[in-house]
Amino acid sequence: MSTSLERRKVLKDNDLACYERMLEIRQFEKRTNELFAAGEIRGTTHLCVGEEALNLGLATVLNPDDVIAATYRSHGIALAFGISPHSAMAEIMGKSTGCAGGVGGSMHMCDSSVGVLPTSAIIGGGMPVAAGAALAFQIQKKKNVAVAYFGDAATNIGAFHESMNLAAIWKLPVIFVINNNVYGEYTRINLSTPIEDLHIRADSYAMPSIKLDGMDIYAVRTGMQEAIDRARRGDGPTLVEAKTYRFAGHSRADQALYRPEGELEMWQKRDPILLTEQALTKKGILDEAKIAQMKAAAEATIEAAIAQATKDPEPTVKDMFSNIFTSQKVG
Ligand SMILES: Cc1ncc(C[n+]2csc(CCOP(=O)(O)OP(=O)(O)O)c2C)c(N)n1
Ligand SMILES: [Mg+2]
Repeated sequence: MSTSLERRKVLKDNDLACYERMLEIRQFEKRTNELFAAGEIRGTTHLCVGEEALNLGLATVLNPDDVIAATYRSHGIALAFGISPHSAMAEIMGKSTGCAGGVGGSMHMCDSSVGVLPTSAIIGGGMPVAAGAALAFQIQKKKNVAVAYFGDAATNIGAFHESMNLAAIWKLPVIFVINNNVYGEYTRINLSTPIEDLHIRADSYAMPSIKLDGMDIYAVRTGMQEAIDRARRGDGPTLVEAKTYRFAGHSRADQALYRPEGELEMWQKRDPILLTEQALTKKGILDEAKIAQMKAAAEATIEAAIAQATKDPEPTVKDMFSNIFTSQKVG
């Protein structure tokens, strides 16, 4: 079985492997949703369907020793960055073989071997964490970069502005990536935020910004590379806005009935998997038979992961108290 690091490295300069990973993410999310609906998984979950190109774009331009602080909508980030479908599914199912030992669940994917910092369910919670990681890289004179990955609604949170301000003034090697998927919970962006182009908020912090098409893996890579180069040169942070669309509802209980008619269908024409298929077909790397074969293989991979995770043991009560640290004497 491959390690997370091997699963990450296989993506480098390998568009077919990236396409394969996107299929895995899509199928993983489909089955996760079904397992929740069937009551086979407890709690809730937030699907990233439609955001696969952004996930893979980030995973392929960052190095495994760079870090990312992501959100509760990060199954795709986890898989793209190298966490195996089995490890991610076991985590969601609360099994001890999960990437966080089964005590984190859907919203807390992490794996330090590939730079996935513990993901946070607190909106904006990852931004100061990423800025802090970038400060550590700066102090240690390392060339690594940190990414804060968050949603459009998170740009209205205080932590966004505080992190952006500090990162700008200290020229931290951090990249703030907004996954602008048009919705924050059940609210369309125009009802919560007075601007649609969120990257212009960088102007207030004299920070460069980039707006890119988050449905297109090549556009993600180009924009991110520019930001990464700037950070590694010591020229400070960038605010990147990736335009995507949340194909599913906010969480598993949400049918997204508040969406304007035709909006989903319009975005589905630019489904990141479809765009990648078209690009790779044009390059002669894919054809219909190969696409069908790869989709079947992705289904089999995810089924095997579910079967294994289902059989795996749950953590013990004692496991709940491991990995807890304190720097002070308590009491
Ligand atoms: C500090 C804080 N406030 C409110 C919430 C409740 N909440 C959960 S998801 C969400 C919307 C986030 O939307 P966005 O940042 O666009 O991310 P997306 O879900 O679209 O990926 C809110 C307000 C929270 N988890 N944390
Ligand atoms: Mg959003």
